[in-house]
Amino acid sequence: MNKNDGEKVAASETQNEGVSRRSFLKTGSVTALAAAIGTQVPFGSLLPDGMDLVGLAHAEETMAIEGKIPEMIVLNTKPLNAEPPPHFLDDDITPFETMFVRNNGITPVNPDVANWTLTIDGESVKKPLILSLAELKKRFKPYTYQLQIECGGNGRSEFNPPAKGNQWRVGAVSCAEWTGARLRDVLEAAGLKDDAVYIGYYGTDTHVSGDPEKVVISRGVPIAKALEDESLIAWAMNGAEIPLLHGYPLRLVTGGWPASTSGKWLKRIVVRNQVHDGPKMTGMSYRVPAYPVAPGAKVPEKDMKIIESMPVKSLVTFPKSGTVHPLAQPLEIRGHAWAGDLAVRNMDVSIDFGATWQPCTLKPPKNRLAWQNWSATVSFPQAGYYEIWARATDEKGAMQPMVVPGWNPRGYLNNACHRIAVKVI
Ligand SMILES: Nc1nc2c(c(=O)[nH]1)N[C@H]1C(S)=C(S)[C@@H](COP(=O)(O)O)O[C@H]1N2
Ligand SMILES: [Mo]
Repeated sequence: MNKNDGEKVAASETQNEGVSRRSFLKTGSVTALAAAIGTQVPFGSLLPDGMDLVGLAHAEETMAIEGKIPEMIVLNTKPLNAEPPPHFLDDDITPFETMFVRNNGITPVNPDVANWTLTIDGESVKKPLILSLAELKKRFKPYTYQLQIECGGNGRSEFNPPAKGNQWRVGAVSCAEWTGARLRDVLEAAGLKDDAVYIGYYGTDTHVSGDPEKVVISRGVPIAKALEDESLIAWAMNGAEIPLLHGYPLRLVTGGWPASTSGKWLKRIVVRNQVHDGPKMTGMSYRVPAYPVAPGAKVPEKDMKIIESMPVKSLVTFPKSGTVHPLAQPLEIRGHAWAGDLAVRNMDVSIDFGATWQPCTLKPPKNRLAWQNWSATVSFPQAGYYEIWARATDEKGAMQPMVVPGWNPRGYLNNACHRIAVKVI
């Protein structure tokens, strides 16, 4: 889909403090910013060449989505794609109200829960299984995990040249608490043949074309990921029924991997003797080049590899970007950090455009594949415009880059440091 395709909604380019983010991106100049906001940029000389400032104001297209915060940034309405601004992701456990929505098709209407069945079949299943919701809940032990799921395209809007697809900022990530059966227990009940290598999911959402036969998306994970303790067939989110937008009544949740592997409105799981080849598993979808490519390069499909565990990343969820803060007081900042299948080892922040870094307090995750909370206190040497840059390091030493990493045709895996602006007075 083209960047400009899809129905655009209420474009309210509101401008705060007389300066929009876009105008900074154009000028990108420290002096222009200083003049526009009437303040100095104390560490301005340290801003790396070619890098734009974040700026103090943010103009976004918002739209009311029933039950969600009014500030949801809507990237597309058909299919619905929306994300919260990062300061709304401050909760330890992401509630429905602020959870991003990423639909590839049309949300099912009134799922027939009374007659809902989950089928486990495919060429590498010994004995195909059909379970009602009641049977699933009765037969299998429930487990609850807090699981971070991030859209593979989160951060896409920063790629240059632009990549096709929803122009996600930083908010296409969530970490809710999911309850359900272990996928492993259900797969074992059906029996896996020795040649099983992959699973694939099917849901009940319908294609935007209106063609009832057309499968919207059917992705999956290798058997090893499917058999992990935390891979769930979930029937509850945050202690209640899963909200319709997020997969009611049943959803696969595979934390740490592109959220596209966490199938919503789950009806069927196939066990495959080959890498699953459903819609959006093949071609360029959810794949990146197997080697670094120049921005804008054409990459042959055969050189694209499937994204598995997501890279290390973090968010500043407090304060809100654009905050005005008194010089006399230290500023408390906090957020979350995550690293796909791995844990986050360190979290650091910088107030001088990355010249120096200060370590943060980093908490352990609630369980494997949950995000980790971090906090820090920063003091400013004088009044002016600052940016807080936040950088996580995973347990293997991989660190978030300060600039947008490896351009790729579909704009996946941008894990550049999150940056917020603070005006100190
Ligand atoms: N059936 C179905 N499952 C799906 C999708 C979809 O379009 N249909 N989108 C996937 C993608 S790309 C993402 S990022 C996540 C988004 O989950 P959320 O909308 O609950 O935040 O769901 C995944 N599961
Ligand atoms: Mo996604």
